[in-house]
Amino acid sequence: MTTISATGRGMRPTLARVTRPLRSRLGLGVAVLAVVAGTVATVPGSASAATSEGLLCDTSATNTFTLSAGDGYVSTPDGNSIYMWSYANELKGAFQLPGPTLCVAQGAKVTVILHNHLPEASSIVFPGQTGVLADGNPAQPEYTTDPTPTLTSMVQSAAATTGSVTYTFTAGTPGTYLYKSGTDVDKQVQMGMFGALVVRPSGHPDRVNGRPDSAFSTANEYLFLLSEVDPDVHLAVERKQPVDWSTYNARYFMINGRSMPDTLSPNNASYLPNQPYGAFVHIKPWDGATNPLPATIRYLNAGTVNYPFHPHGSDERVINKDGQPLEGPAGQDLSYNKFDLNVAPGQTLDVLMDWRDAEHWTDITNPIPTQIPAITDQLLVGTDTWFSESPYLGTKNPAPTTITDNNVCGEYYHIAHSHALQQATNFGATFGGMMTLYRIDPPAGCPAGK
Ligand SMILES: [Cu+2]
Repeated sequence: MTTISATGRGMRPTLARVTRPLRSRLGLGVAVLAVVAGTVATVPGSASAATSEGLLCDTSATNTFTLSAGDGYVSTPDGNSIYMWSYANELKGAFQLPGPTLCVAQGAKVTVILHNHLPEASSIVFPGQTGVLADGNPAQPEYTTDPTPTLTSMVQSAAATTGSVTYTFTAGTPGTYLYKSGTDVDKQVQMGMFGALVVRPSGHPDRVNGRPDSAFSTANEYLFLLSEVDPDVHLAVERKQPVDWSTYNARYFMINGRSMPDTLSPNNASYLPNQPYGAFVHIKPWDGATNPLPATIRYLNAGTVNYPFHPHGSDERVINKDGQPLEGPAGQDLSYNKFDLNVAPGQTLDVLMDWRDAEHWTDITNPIPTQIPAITDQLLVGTDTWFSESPYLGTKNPAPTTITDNNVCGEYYHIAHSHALQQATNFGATFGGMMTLYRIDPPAGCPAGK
């Protein structure tokens, strides 16, 4: 944190510049390693502009996705390179962690073709989807054929190296779902075999679920796919050695396959060639800033323990759990505001979040009675400031001339992280891991490039 310098261009670009030289060198190292391992022929992301923020969907006009299960490397902010398994969109041909975010509409006939390039059988399960078929047959578990059958896969698998299975289902209730390996689950999911499936209401891509009150600002949609890595497990798998689960100890904690501060970098950052998804939440002005549509954040837990995630400065409204709307039998709204979102293993939570224009709110309408501090208390003399002490949108006032100001256009930054603080580290070093920033722009917006 002490390496952040105030350059008058805002915190995120500054942080990105701090990390880029390391990432570039590491990216080259990763590419070399991957080529030696014979897994990656191209360096994805390097050709595309790395500017986008928010949820990136893979879509298909026929709702058909070909996922190849394979291996590759990801980098961590402390300079480590971790061997992973994951799913890649075969049309794009690149290894990536997590697997691609598949977006479909409710009722769509979805086809997912799995091509397995791993050295062992693998598969995909779609928790929350019903009527899943595998090669046209009802999805069902696989067992060994010896006298005492043992479960080997929760669904029909694709054989090692060259196997293939085609899964089909009709997309169910609108919301967010995990997809992940159903074969040797502890190991393969730890290795990275997971991704997100987003089902949108038919005809209403601007709603999280079927309810009109789930409408969100489509420019403010974010994915937080949470996971963890024990590098010893990954080293053992890379070396084709048995995994000793008795010593399991996660050391890296990720949002969308990245750890802080890489979470702040844009989608498709060239120095993170196999980790295409950022986790920087950038709340921009809506049409009508005093009564905006909320942002939406889709939380998924692909790990083994609870991740108690929270942003500073605001609650979030939980409206979906595991892809199901929080409503009563007569459609009563059972959504709730929560500061700390305890995301359980395998669970998904969809939340709405909004930020209010402080200057147009009264004590009665103000949900969090925060007093806006004096301008001199919002800034630090010297080189560093972390955030502006107010959760609310506001106007940028002239700063005293002795003040160095990171706040370029009246925007606010808030940290958001797992409050199990060992999960906010990179191999024990804080701040890191499952952590990111929310940036909230003022109602009038910020100039282009700021
Ligand atoms: Cu906190």
